Amino acid sequence: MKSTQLRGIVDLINHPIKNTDYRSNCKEKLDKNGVLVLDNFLTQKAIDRILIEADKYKSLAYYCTNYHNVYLNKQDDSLPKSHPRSRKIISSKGCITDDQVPIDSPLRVLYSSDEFQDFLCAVLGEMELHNYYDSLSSINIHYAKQGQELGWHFDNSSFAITLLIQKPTKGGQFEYIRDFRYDSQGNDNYKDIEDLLDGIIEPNLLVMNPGSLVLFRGKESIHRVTPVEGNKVRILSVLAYNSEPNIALSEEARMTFYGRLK
Ligand SMILES: O=C(O)CCC(=O)C(=O)O
Ligand SMILES: [Fe+2]
Repeated sequence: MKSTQLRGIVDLINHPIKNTDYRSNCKEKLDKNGVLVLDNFLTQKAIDRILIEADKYKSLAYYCTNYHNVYLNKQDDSLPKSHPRSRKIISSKGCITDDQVPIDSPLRVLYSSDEFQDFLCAVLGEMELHNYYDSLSSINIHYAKQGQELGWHFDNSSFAITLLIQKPTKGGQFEYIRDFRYDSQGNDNYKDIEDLLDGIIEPNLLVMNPGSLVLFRGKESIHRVTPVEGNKVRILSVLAYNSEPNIALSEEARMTFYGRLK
């Protein structure tokens, strides 16, 4: 894909994603902090267009509420109620899937762009990136309305790529603590996780704005999105890739998050 196609979608002046120095600078930041936020990555024109699309297709969104523990497993009720494996955490959101994102959406142009994928590979240290084999999981748009939140969790995937499209007036903030899954001995960090869930430990706030590209390593860094307050919906696009071709999201996950398999 030609870089001219990204012009108008990505601010290539401030984010010269082809540039070797720019790439290594981004990689350094991600390696050091476990997160990389590139503000104003999308142009205002692209944000406006994605917002129009997100608004047009919002009635198609599948809304779900899930109960899980921080490991995204079912709670283990045999353990004490305060234990991180038995603590019930709530997450709720609406989602539209890849097949519902218009064919000419700036999101799809970006997602499919060789230049963007090369940049991601360089920053993430991946050899190659592939779209999901199923028709739903590659590009998603998430909607979080008033009161909706993503509870504390560790991701199953080693990296996540998101673009914030609309920021709510209040709430819907991304909070995290880096390297929180294991203690210094490599054991599950149950005590600190319990303290975090009890509000004894303060998390960090990750500020993102419409147009921000966020690369996040969430497998070992606990994170959440606080409940949205007010009528302005939080809209976020998730760009999901695999390191290998022909991988589909599990049927169980598709049923949970999309309510269908295809
Ligand atoms: O909504 C976000 O900013 C993060 C989403 C997230 O953590 C996830 O989908 O696992
Ligand atoms: Fe996550």
